[in-house]
Amino acid sequence: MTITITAFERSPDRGMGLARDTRVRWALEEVGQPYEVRLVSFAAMKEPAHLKLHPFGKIPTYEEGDLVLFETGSIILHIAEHHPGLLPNDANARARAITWMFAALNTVEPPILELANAKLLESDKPWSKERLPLVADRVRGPLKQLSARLGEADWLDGAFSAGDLMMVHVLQRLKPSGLLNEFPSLAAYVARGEARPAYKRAFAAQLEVNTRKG
Ligand code: GTB
Repeated sequence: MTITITAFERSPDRGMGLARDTRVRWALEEVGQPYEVRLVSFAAMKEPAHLKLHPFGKIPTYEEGDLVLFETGSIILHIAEHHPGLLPNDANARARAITWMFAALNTVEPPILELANAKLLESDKPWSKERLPLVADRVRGPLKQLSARLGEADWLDGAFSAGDLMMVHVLQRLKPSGLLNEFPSLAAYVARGEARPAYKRAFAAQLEVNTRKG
């Protein structure tokens, strides 16, 4: 059955790979599943046709036959559960890998998004200069703990898993801030993720969309 995802017609990052379709593309590349992409504009995302797929009017979405999914956590878990390559066979190891997916989305990503929004949407406010360091410190806390847990390991729990895929993509969002470089082992962890052939294919595919003429 054909898999179709949605992505920005023009990503605000112009193809740096930070928009969330990249993590879904990466998961599909890791498990060797071909997919099609339907590009949507910001306006189309808020139209009824897209809201039927995504009640919050965002990308990405995932369609496969009758199944329609939104939320990258759910989409990547679905991909990982239906195709070998992203979750271990051992039941406990599998549960731990899924736990890392949740940790990426529920613990690490929220303060990173808060920092991105503070920079993007609040920099003109009189209190922005005072608030920014506080927001950045709320990112540093979980990063310090994540770095301690990763230690010298290549991946968070044994072999590369959907947990690492999600964590690496979440951490990438920090790159423009320079904050990731305060944690060299996490910067190296992200670089290991980006060196995977599946990531490179996913990145190239979204870049192609964003550098297309016209
Ligand atoms: N929790 C949802 C998920 O994980 O699927 C979040 C989905 C989401 O926020 N999608 C964003 C979107 O559709 C795109 S990825 N936004 C449009 C809207 O809300 O109108 C967020 C994103 C956007 C831009 C950059 N960037 O330019 O660096 C990075 C990430």
